[in-house]
Amino acid sequence: MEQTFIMIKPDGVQRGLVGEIIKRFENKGFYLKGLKMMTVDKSFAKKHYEDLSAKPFFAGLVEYIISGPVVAMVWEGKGVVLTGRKIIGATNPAESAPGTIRGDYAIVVGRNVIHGSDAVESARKEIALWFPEGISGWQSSAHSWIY
Ligand code: FUP
Repeated sequence: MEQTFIMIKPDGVQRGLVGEIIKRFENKGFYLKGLKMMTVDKSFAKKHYEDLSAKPFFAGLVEYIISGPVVAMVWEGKGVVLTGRKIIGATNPAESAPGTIRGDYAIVVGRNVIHGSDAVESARKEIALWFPEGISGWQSSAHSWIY
């Protein structure tokens, strides 16, 4: 079953949006397979965002991610990578539709509350980076009702 990596960024934690964000993924019918709060250091943040290392906003992005605890999660379900991105909304909150997490709770791209993997392959890499200890293999008994 498809899995994605979702991270509530420091501003999402500071603003008390953890429950609201989890609720949106649960209400949709996705399954929570991994969850932990952690504060990452600079080298870990750089590794997570290594594809963006040449961007002018890279240093600021790394400072933002290390500025406080984040909530790292693995969610599972049919099409969860793409649908998760839809639930999150466009990268720039000025362009995220109302009803999406960023559309409802963020204003600027530099404080956009949440991260979600952009493809199945990057999800696999990100889950391995953030959950090297592995994740729970529990299966919901609702599987025959919620795909
Ligand atoms: P996303 O996959 O939606 O998180 O978007 P990207 O991977 O393109 O960008 C990762 C993060 O870089 C964004 F969440 C916020 C930050 N960013 C900026 O700060 N400025 C930009 O112009 C673009 C992205």
